[in-house]
Amino acid sequence: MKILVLGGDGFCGWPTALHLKNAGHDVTIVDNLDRREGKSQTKSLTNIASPAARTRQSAIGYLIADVTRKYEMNHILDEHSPDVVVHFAEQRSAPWSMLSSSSMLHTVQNNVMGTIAVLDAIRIKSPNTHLIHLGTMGVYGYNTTDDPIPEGYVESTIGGTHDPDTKITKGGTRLNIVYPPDPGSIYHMTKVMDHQMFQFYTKNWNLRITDLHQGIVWGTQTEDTKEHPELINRFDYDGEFGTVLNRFLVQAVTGGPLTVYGTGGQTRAFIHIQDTVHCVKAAVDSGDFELNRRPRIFNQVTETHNIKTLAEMISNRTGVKVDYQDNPRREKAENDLNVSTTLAEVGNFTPIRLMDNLGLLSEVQDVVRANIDNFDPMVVKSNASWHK
Ligand code: NAD
Ligand code: USQ
Repeated sequence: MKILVLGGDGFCGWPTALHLKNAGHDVTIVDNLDRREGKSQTKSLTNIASPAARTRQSAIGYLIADVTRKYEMNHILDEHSPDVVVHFAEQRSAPWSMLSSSSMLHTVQNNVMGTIAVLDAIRIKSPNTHLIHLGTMGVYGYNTTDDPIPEGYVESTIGGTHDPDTKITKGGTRLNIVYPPDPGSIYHMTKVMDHQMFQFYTKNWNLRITDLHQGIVWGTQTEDTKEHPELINRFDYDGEFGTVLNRFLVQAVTGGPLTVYGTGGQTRAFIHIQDTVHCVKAAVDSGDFELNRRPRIFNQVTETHNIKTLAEMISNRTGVKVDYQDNPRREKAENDLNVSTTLAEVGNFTPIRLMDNLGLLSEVQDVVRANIDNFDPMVVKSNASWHK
């Protein structure tokens, strides 16, 4: 298939582009290189190769373009007529989106304008293209629920009488609705807005759209990125773009402490980068689904973990201390997280679970040690606050 990977220069996009290419697809990356040299640039701990060197090693072409630009997107969709567009091209840090008024507005402008420009280019130029978008588990919020959070849609009753003991509702109107969104940052809010646009574009034009709600991605290398030093993936550990488990693994190598925000009672969903890649491929491979004027939604999660338990597990393995800091974020101090997911079954692969693959923690730490000269202790602390 002909596949465009938007945001294919980034942490999730690059290994996905490689995996799809190695599976025999015709893959082209579209990226504006914002993380290397733009508004949201930060230095990867790993020495990522230039786009030209990546192309030389992988034969994946790069188009340097900004997806928010409508005419550029129309031109690219017209020229390529892709079977699939995988859309990773967004500002993806929750703390960065809460840093300042200008980072908030940039996040909304970049993510919402990018998604509508991509959608509209597909509508006008290539309406049979399957759009696969990387959403986030954070669209649901992180509330403790008795029943698992479903994959996108939930049965609901408006009105009627509800008996809390039997959990039976009599009367009322039954509706199958999108699970009520509850975003916890400006970034997460843009993912809710993206999804609303998908609902409208499918309802009105019956486009083929899959929205993947992913948990926090950990790890750095995949089978494909390990094949050559110039294929290495980026690795973020700084206060804004580093995600929690990857940050703990860097902190454990560099002497710590492990920075737990608040009590660490927050529970979050996790997925290893190799499984991100498997899950996106599964969405590509299963793209011939029946259209029903609604986007298809999957939760991309392999497990949930409590932050405190993760920190203690790494502390016990390495002897590095845990530092419980005032939480810069406005989030529940404690929650359980129960999530439904079927994509692993669709994709027919065995998900990587942290506790069965502790060697992968050591693998990340080996990558950190090999790139230790790039480590900057000044960027570890987050500068964002939800309380200002
Ligand atoms: P990343 O920042 O490493 O990569 C994003 C890429 O998109 C970068 O290369 C950037 O230059 C590009 N980009 C951003 N705006 C663009 C624009 N307007 N035009 C063209 N290119 C643009 O982020 P990532 O971790 O790879 O995340 C990719 C996607 O996956 C995001 O949409 C994110 O919300 C989603 N996601 C990531 C995680 C995670 O833990 N990393 C978890 C769930 C979902
Ligand atoms: N946390 C700490 N210490 C740290 C960093 C984070 O305790 O040093 C805590 C945070 O308070 C939060 C949790 O760890 O409760 C997760 O934070 P994170 O920065 O790892 O992840 P988050 O901000 O949720 O965002 C990341 C990605 C985002 C993706 C999201 C998936 O950056 O792109 O959408 O994970 S999810 O969380 O499931 O919505």
